Amino acid sequence: MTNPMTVRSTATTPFPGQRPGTSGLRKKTRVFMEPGYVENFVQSVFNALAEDPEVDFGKEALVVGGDGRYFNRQAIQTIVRMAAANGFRRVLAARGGILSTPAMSAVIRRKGALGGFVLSASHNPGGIDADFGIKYNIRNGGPAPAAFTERIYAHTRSISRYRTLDWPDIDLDREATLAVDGCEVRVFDPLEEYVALMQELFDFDRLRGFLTGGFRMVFDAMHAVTGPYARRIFEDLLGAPAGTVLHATPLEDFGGEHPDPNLTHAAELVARMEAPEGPDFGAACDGDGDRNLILGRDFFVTPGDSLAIIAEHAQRAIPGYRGGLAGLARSMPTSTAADRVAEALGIPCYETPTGWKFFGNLMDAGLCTLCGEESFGTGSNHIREKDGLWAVLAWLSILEETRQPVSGVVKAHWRRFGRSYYQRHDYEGLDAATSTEMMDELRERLPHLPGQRLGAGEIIRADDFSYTDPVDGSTSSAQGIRIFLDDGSRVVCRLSGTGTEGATLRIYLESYRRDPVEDDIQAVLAPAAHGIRAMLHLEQRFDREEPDVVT
Ligand code: VG1
Ligand code: CO
Repeated sequence: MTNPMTVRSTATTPFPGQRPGTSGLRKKTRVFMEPGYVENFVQSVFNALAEDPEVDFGKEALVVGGDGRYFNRQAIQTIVRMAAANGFRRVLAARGGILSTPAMSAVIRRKGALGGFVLSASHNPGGIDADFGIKYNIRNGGPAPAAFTERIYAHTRSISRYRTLDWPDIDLDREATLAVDGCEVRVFDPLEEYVALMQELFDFDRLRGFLTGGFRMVFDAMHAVTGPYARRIFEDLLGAPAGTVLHATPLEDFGGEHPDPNLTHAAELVARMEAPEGPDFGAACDGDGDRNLILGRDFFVTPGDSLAIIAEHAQRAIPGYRGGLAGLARSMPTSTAADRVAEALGIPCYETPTGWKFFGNLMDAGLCTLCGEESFGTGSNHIREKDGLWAVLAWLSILEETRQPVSGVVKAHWRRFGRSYYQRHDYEGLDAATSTEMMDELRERLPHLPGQRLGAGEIIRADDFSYTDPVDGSTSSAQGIRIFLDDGSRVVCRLSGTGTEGATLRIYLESYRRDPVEDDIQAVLAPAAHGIRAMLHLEQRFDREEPDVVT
């Protein structure tokens, strides 16, 4: 039991805006550093958890870890003290404060914890003048669902006290079991559970033969959390030469770069893959290790194709899926490539709103095995988060099995299923009020859009995506505007829920061709891109013509 003499109940007042977005609470680091800011949010999570009469913290364990960015360690110390003060029986704290998002999911599940806090703003830059974030994951290992994050938010608006301890910082760098007042705090090896899980799913002996038999890969950890995991898996266990993993040491500011694995931010990796004697395979993960980028020699695999291709080959190439797939799921803006594979496999493909939290129920109910998002997220029911290194191992397995280059695997997929030409255009740092107004206006125009022209096509249908969870019946509305054209293409518009400054408009463009001949994605998508820009009056409203990032 916690000693009442050391517990401190501290008076506090609410901070505005502590509403979790697409993936946790994300703000500028300095906002999180304000006294009481982390405490208010964490206590609100505990208060929301305690509303469940079945939950008794005295019998539960809580996991905590992060992606290593600036303020990670301080936030962990704060959470350890608060968990002890709130009566948790055990706290599992990752050694060095390093725990990837997928590893968090694995640890919660394998240790039977009540939940865990991941300290990360994912692919957003880190540092005192950059971004920080807190995500809470529930017992199934997945992100807290919307109904729960709304309850957390309600608590943040009425909070008046938080509980903490007068207790010194623990030593996070040595594995040990410590007593923090009456709470058992275990500093654990963040690699162990995750690596064991990967060894259960994939054939490490075969992959080792492949990586020591002439196949050459390079992996970019982007100075973020996957460095130690990737070194252990690719270099130590699979025998790839030392130096296969680039930027392997997690840095508090990610080397001043965006730990965002796409063609823009993973520029060094891309350059290596374009070099004449470049490696056969290249990959990268984001800040917290849940996103992935897959590259062949001078060849980029879109995330939508990646999901479809993993689904196409999983049963044959990956031991963990020998029993077949129950179903697939993708977020609504993600390309429809996975739908076609699902059809061929005779299994359903669910379409969910953006954000991983919507996949959890489907997986818990056994409805879906693999899922993914256009934002470089791919994963399976082995955990309840997207998993960057899992995707890399899945691709390695497919390449080992087919003995084809990356481009060969993708082109064979296009020949069999046709091709979704796909791009996402992001307009960042827009005025928030104007952006909301623009979306509202578009929403009002929806009934009048059919029949109008957009780019090279005519609009046949337009709606605002609404999702009813087939498992718990909950509905999430206003999840993005979809415009369907008569030439088989689709445009989706939504505002980001992860930004920390102004608003980010995301425009998703897709055009499906059964017999793809055109290689130039730009050329295929340009008419729709111009059409939607004009329809939204982006130039007049924001003085913007071109997107800031194209992925
Ligand atoms: C973005 C992506 C979404 C992803 C989310 C979290 O959200 O679009 O697909 O799940 O980031 O990813 P938004 O609301 O900004 O579009 V991660 O790797 O940043 O936790
Ligand atoms: Co991430």
